[in-house]
Amino acid sequence: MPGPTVAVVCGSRSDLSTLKGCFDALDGYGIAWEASVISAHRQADALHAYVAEAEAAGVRLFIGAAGLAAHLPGVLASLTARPVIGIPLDGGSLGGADALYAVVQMPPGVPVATVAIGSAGAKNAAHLAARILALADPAVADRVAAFRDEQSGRAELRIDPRA
Ligand code: RP5
Repeated sequence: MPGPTVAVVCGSRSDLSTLKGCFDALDGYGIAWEASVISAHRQADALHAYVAEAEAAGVRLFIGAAGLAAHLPGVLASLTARPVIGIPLDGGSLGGADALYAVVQMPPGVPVATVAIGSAGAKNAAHLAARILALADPAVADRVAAFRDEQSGRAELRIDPRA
């Protein structure tokens, strides 16, 4: 059986519930994924080892999710040349603004594609991953097109708010 295409890494088990929309959307696209809890701050050596293992197993794209001083996506980007999508999580007393700044403000040369804070960002991380993988995978490209068609079909045109 082929290994996962996408590796989702979060900093704590407490992050997993926010990531459900990410996992569901990846499943919807038929993208094989695996998830790990590895803190960039508490388990730096394990994170380094995991990225090397994941690359060797064929992972093509990493999604990193963390709250507070959210260095995990940036550390992932320092360890791999593959695309990294960062999800800032909103667990802290600053409502995720702390994580957003940490994830989005990467120095030049170490890119992290940063999505929205929290569960909306978790879903968009999966949609963005699908669009990136679709460039080289026609089956995923078909599912991206189908999702966009289905989403645009949900638009309500010319509604009467008084009705
Ligand atoms: C971050 O600190 C984690 O990603 C999590 O969002 C936050 C709190 O972690 P725990 O104290 O719940 O382990 O590293």
